[in-house]
Amino acid sequence: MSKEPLVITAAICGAEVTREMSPVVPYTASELAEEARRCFKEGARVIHLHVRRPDGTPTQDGDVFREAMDAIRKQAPEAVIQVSTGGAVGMSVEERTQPLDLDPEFCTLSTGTVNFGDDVFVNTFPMIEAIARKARERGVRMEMEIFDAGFVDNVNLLIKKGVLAAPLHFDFVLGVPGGMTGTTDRLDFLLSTIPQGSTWMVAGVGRFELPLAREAIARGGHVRVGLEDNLFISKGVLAKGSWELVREAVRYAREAGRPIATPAQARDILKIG
Ligand code: KMH
Ligand code: ZN
Repeated sequence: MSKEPLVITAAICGAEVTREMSPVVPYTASELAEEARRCFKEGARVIHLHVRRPDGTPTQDGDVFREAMDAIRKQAPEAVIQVSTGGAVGMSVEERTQPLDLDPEFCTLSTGTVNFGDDVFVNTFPMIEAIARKARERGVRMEMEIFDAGFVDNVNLLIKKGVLAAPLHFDFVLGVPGGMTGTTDRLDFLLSTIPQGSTWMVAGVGRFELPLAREAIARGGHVRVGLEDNLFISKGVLAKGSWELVREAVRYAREAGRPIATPAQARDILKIG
């Protein structure tokens, strides 16, 4: 079993979950920063960031991102901030890529189109390429967001085309209704398809979050947990915050003998900077 230090990403807010679903979903810059501080303290090293208007509406507005990033840097100065370029369904590439203008260390790149509940999360090749080109131009390290098996094949096409360059970091986002489900046979299949030398992690959605985190840790991968993907710490029991889900992932790491990455180790593993 790999004893490589574990990088935990905390997805603290997302674009879909609301205060009506869980009262602890952070919206404002200070709420996001406080949640980031708690998650970092528990062991998260990457904060996957979406931002909201004060009423909870998702936005990719640069000023709203700047305010949140400044606040997070004060509360969790060593954390890697990973901005979302996925935003919310229906947003244009121009909207989605606004946070890249702020020169973040890290961003996401969804590499295909997928049914997303009753909606469709659209990522045509021209859209994927435009986001990837902007990230590369600005020197922002990307994480490949894989919602379905063909997304890895799309990455391989984009490597051939020169849009993406190995070594890449993959995030298998499994369990979205409309995408690939969150069972370990799906994870093992995906692992057999990514280029040699890649790093990888799992973001299980809903009830898949914690079981998949445990499986990923056992396989030597990295994990994402947090309210964006799952609101519950156990069946029917809301998590007190993303930090509680991070704490659970840390418990799995301890059981598996995996140390938690320091901030420097996390940047090294993810090839940031
Ligand atoms: N909100 C989803 C439609 C990302 O952050 O890059 C897309 C998403 C992916 O969350
Ligand atoms: Zn996201």
